[in-house]
Amino acid sequence: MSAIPKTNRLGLPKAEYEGGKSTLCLGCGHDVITKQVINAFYEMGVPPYQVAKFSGIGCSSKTPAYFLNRAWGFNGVHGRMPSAATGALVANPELVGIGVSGDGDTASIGIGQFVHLVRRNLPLVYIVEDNGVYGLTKGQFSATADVGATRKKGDVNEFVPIDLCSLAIELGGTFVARSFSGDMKQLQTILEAAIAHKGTSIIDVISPCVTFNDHEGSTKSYKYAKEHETPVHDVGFVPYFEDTLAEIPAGDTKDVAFPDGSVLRFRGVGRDYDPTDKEKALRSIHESHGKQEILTGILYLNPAKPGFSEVLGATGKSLVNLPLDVVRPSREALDRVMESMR
Ligand SMILES: Cc1ncc(C[n+]2csc(CCOP(=O)(O)OP(=O)(O)O)c2C)c(N)n1
Ligand code: SF4
Repeated sequence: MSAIPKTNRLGLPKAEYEGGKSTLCLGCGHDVITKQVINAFYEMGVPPYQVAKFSGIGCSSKTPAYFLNRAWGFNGVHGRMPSAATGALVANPELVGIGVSGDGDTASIGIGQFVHLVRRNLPLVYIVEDNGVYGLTKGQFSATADVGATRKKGDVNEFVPIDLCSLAIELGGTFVARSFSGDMKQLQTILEAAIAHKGTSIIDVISPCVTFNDHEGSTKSYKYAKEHETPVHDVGFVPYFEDTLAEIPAGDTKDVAFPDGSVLRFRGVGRDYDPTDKEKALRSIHESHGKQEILTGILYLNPAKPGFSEVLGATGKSLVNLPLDVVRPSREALDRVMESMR
């Protein structure tokens, strides 16, 4: 008799959260992130058919095909994932949105879309799989490559990098995190909290490209990230449907509650870091560059700020399920508009 598979709170086995077989290079950081996305959605018990996946172009943007087969999906034009996600999630705010992008897709061609998405606080888990290069087009430097980093053939990057986390905090981002694909436990916790967050969650994940950017001289290699990763805290997450925070017992900790009752608990690890203090977060990230540290953890958090649909005064319901008399203006309302323009 075969063993009954373990299931989550919806009674679904992990297999229901998996996707197609990856075609990425063996050892690519992006595949490790895919695994944690599967784990996070499984643990959070999100119905796969309630999820909408979005991406642009790049090796990273291929990854939504490798998780949540039963979810909806839209693979957009290079750098334009936020537009597709905005349209879909405003039309149907009952969906749980996840976007996967690369540092090229986001920080180069898609930077204009990225900044407006963050300003609007659209509820979307936005993962940047950050390897410092354009992997799909054979390893040119991206806009997150550090000054002095070298490519495989030796040429040196001279351009100042864009720090997507600092930028997101400056723009009013409400959930800004950095992680490393090699730090699987931290990444899964951040992803679970991001799924619960009702605004844009920016998660910049250092995700080494083993084919074009994993050599000596790269600052996005496995070796460099392992040696320079500096977690700012231990982080534990209790979703609203659980009532104990086993991982990090209360004590010298800071709790931040989400509107749905979920709680994030932070324990400092040798530095004074408050993820709700915007100025301090920006200063810490800035200082970390000089010290060659890769700060990881939830760098800034403000769960109270209203999401995009709330600001628009939308119903919070999907347009397709609203009755016609709600979505269609009455003749009197249209007459009033016409009259006001005479
Ligand atoms: C409009 C447009 N310009 C350029 C390209 C070529 N192109 C494809 S993927 C890519 C960069 C991908 O890099 P990144 O987003 O960092 O993803 P990675 O492959 O490293 O995961 C580029 C420039 C394209 N597909 N479309
Ligand atoms: S080229 Fe780089 S980013 Fe693309 S799949 Fe291979 S290792 Fe990953």
